[in-house]
Amino acid sequence: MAAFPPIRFLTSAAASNQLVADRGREVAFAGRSNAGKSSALNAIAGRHALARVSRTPGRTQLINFFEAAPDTRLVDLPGYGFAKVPESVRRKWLELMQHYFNVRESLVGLILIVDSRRGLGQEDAAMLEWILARDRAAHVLLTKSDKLNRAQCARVLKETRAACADAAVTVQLFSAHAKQGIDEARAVVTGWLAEP
Ligand SMILES: Nc1nc2c(ncn2[C@@H]2O[C@H](COP(=O)(O)OP(=O)(O)OP(=O)(O)O)[C@@H](O)[C@H]2O)c(=O)[nH]1
Ligand SMILES: [Mg+2]
Repeated sequence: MAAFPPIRFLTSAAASNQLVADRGREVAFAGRSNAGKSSALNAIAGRHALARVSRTPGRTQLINFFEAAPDTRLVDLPGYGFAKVPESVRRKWLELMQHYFNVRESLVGLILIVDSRRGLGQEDAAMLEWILARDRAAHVLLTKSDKLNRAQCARVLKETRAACADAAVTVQLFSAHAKQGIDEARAVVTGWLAEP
């Protein structure tokens, strides 16, 4: 499998008027906090430093933009599912996400990061609904698969595929630590970013 093109941090957006220019093609990464989003992004991009750049200070919820080739981007959406987040922060997250999913023309697909031990949650399902409402594709990574045995892996894969019974949603097992499924995930991202 070919390496991912070199990638660089572009900018962070804390509000809907700070998104980078909406041209070209971009793939968004979303997931519950601690699901393994940074690890997955780094593994797919073949980089170690992205996570550090994108670490969100305190409770600021940021959309982080990375550029791969000119006018092709990876977008790290703010995590969700924190237990102790003030309602105002939650509302801001919702507004920002709804805006992003509503307006973004360059958005071609969503990589949804789900901890394989937790399975698909309510907020994950909402992200899928938003991307499907735009007729875009989604690909679910069931992360940390190294924590499960073979039977558990097969079960969560089957259950998640059943829960995502839409032709535009694909699902795979993934482990950044055990390096499982990285080529498969990278091929999906690369395919989406390529011109149609
Ligand atoms: N066993 C195992 N642990 C993993 C894997 N990927 C990530 N983790 C662990 O899960 C924790 C969270 O990983 P991150 O990649 O930082 O997850 P995140 O979703 O970006 O988390 P936040 O940005 O903090 O919300 C860390 O302790 C990682 O070491 C994996 O493939 N296997
Ligand atoms: Mg992270």
